[in-house]
Amino acid sequence: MAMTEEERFRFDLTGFLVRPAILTPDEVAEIVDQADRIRHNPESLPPEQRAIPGGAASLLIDHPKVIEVLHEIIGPDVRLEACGLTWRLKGECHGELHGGGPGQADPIFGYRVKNGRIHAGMVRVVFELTDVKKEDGATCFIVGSHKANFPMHPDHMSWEEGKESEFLMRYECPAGSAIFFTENLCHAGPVWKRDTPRIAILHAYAHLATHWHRLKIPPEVMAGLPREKLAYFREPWIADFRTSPATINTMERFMGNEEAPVNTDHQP
Ligand SMILES: O=C(O)CCC(=O)C(=O)O
Ligand SMILES: [Fe+2]
Repeated sequence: MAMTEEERFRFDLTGFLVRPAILTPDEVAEIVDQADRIRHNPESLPPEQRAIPGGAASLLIDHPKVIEVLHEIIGPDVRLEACGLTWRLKGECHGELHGGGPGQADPIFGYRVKNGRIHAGMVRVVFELTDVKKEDGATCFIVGSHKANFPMHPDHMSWEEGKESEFLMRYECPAGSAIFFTENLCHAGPVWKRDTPRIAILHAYAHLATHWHRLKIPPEVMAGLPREKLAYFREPWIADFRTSPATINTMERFMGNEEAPVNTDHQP
């Protein structure tokens, strides 16, 4: 098992987990440089690096410190469904608290534990590329709400200072940290309070058999990714019974078969 017992306990209890500084300072600097160019000067980058997860950011697709956690909380077959860059200036926000409560019944987002194993639906991973302090205004969570059986109560739906729920939790972490949270955890992207921007990359991973987001990654960015990273974007199915025995959509099959298609969901 790759997660420590404490990490497993913490993720199950709260619905989120911080793995501090899994990236080296050089890796952070390279991805920040790419993010800065995407935001301010995309023409200075080759086309396949002008969006996440191309270029330096492709390191994050299959980072071992991330994948080992996903294998434990989603399962051995994981897909990457969505990726994006957050470059948030002071005063900007993503939005109100959302998610949590009985949505856990939905197999796409649901969270359950059976026979000593966590089965989370979609899991988001935030890669913070700057040092984050609790008061900065990064993603915040209503802990435990991923398992709540009753609808989120309005008294617990504010992230404003003085009005916030006693269950609202924020994190602090050094640059290069990964924050995992189940999509069924009530969370928000509140107002960013720091003078310097929040630079973060958000990924959404899911079980290989599920498909929520249609792919928004530009085809030229996909075309620039090596096969072992494209494997995380393979088509969302488990077994093909048109063959006998059934063909299983494993990572190995994808890698060993140049013809195996990625989820080319770009078409209308
Ligand atoms: O921007 C954030 O901190 C949270 C983003 C969020 O809620 C989401 O992507 O679902
Ligand atoms: Fe969200």
